[in-house]
Amino acid sequence: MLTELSQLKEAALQIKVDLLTLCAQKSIHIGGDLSVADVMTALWQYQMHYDPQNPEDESRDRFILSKGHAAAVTSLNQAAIGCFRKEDFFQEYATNGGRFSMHSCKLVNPFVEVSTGSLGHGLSIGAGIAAGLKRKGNTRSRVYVVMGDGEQCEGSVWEAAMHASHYQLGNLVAIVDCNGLEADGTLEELTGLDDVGQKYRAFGWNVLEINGHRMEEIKDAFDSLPPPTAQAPTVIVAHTVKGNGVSFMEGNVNWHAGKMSAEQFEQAMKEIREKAEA
Ligand SMILES: Cc1ncc(C[n+]2csc(CCOP(=O)(O)OP(=O)(O)O)c2C)c(N)n1
Repeated sequence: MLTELSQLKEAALQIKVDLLTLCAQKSIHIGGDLSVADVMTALWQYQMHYDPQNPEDESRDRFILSKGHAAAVTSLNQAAIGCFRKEDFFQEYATNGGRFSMHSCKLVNPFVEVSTGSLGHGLSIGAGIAAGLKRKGNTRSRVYVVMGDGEQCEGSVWEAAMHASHYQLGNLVAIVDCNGLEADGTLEELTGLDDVGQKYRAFGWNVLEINGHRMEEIKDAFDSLPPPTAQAPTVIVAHTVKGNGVSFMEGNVNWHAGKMSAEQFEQAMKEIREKAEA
């Protein structure tokens, strides 16, 4: 586990470098991987209680990647904490019989709690798991669910939000990666989500709003989570930039997913390192 801010910032940079390296070889969901990379680094490498040697441990925190297309950033963080070798991830990504792909699959990868890819299901599943943990008397574990802001237009998200509040699932923590873009346009033009924090607040949730690229704020948000025995579920609304750190990807819907050319890779690597130093 990394505890220092400087270590976390360095780890986040390494994750971004690895994402870009993969994106020069294969098509990945680079836009939404980069927007959530800082939050995911802090979640996996600082916050979550998770033993890579024992992914079935009852006392573990549970993680559900509801925006299932951000599988690469998840797997790279899992590799960083020792779930499997990073070399194996690179070698097996999007190959026949490989454990890693554009979406996470539990059938082939034991470090995946729930297979995802079809948006809008993670919060309901997470609420169910959180309720089960409470019933079993588990007062230690939390359930973390990472969603996209575009994903919020799935009605099932709000059924789960209402349910989690009613059943006082304080052990449930949702994180919404608010990058303002979906796969083919802005949220403003497609769904009009508006103030997502206000909506969760209206559903009885504890709401934390952060800049999802400032490691200080991300760490503070995790540090200030109420205990799993609290009554209200918590949502961390992370304001982010899709394609963060790479000028030709930032806010560009064409980079929801894709593969870079050699020239693009060179530029992206230079920019991501410069941004980390700034
Ligand atoms: C139920 C469902 N509908 C459509 C899709 C296709 N799809 C994949 S990613 C995506 C955009 C999601 O936007 P957002 O949740 O904001 O993700 P991000 O921008 O963070 O990548 C869509 C529509 C899907 N995977 N599942």
